[in-house]
Amino acid sequence: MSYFQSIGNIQYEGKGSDNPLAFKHYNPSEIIMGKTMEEHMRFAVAYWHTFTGSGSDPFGEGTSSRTWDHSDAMDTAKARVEANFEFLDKLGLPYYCFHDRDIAPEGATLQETNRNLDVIVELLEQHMRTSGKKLLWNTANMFTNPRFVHGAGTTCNADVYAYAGAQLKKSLEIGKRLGAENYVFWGGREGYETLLNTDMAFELDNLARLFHMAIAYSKEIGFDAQFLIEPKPKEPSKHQYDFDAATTIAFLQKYGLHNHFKLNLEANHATLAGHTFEHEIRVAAINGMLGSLDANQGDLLLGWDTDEFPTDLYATTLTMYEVLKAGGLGKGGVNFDAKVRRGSFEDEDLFLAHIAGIDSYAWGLKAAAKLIEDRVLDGVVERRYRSFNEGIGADIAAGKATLHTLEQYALQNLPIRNESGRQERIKLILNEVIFSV
Ligand code: XLS
Ligand code: NI
Ligand code: NI
Repeated sequence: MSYFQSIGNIQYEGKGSDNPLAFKHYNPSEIIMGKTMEEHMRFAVAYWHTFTGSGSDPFGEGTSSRTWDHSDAMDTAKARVEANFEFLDKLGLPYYCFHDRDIAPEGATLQETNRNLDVIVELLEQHMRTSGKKLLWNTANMFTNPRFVHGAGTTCNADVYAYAGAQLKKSLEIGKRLGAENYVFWGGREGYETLLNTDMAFELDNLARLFHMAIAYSKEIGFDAQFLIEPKPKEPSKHQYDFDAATTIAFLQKYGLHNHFKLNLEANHATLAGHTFEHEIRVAAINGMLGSLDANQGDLLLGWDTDEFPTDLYATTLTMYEVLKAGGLGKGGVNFDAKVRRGSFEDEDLFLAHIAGIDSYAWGLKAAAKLIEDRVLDGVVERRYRSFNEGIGADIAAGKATLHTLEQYALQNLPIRNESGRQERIKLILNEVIFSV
């Protein structure tokens, strides 16, 4: 059974092509700075947006009726598996990602829910074996069901905490069985609505306890995926504890979890936190915490997680610049945590949207590599800090200076001269590089 019958394999046709169902920039086997484009990016399709989402919003029902929808929830779940592998195959992408609740419906009891999962995981496993497609990461959805109204790992209800633990245990087993390369924790309800009824310290202690249990259980079953926390400042809760990269790193360090986790950073979450995506990547990278990316973009005029496909070339260039400078994504990848707009309801839009995101990232990768190879920014940064290469600057950088030696130097060193940062010039050069590749 084919779900995308009218669409063939998406090929690289290069910049001159006017075929909307072809890549103009993403040439998987093209070598950039010693690695193929495919190896740099390790693209993944997000199951929830592409196969489970319907285009509903708080004001209206779903607009996209998919060929894999059936009246029976398990029939739909099985059909989605087929659609997923056909989609990955036609786009030529290596990875996918899912939440437990994306792939199989909840049953009346935890036992029944787990049985539903077993049926679908078996199917996924078969398809992965024959297609060679891989799981970049899986995760547990502990935010949709009403039981998580007050949180999962940070709930005020011990029964819900126990349920979350059971759900997490099952998810780790699924990750192990499908060979997930990473395992993600995104705490949609791990935060608060008002401090007036919240014991913040206790909730954070409990959350850390759940993470320690996850580490212990993964060790027990030999699941060696990289654990990732995905920061997000708000939405659905008013304040989320994993606010941004810096906050999450401090949390991991406080609870002795930093050697077991890295970060899964998302562009739209960065802007919700008042940061650029490249800021979040830099913060993670300098702390050895860069794990994986959720690629999308927000609308800066809107204060919520619109999860648009990434098409902003400045953002994709600076994202890939940070990734290249950090030495790559390692076990991570670029997952399209992005959904087609409500008005883009045809199945073909799923392809067009992914092509837009993939080509924008490929373009960004090429521009970023050029910035590095031509030493455009490195030269600027080296010159900017050159006063630390000798004399008092070298003493400071070597940790040899004291307030006595600084005073001694400052007293006889007048006047102080600063130099221009030249940022307008640098931004114009960035324009030129982006549009030259
Ligand atoms: C929601 C998050 C979510 C995570 C996985 O905003 O981005 O989709 O990526 O739970
Ligand atoms: Ni995400
Ligand atoms: Ni998100």
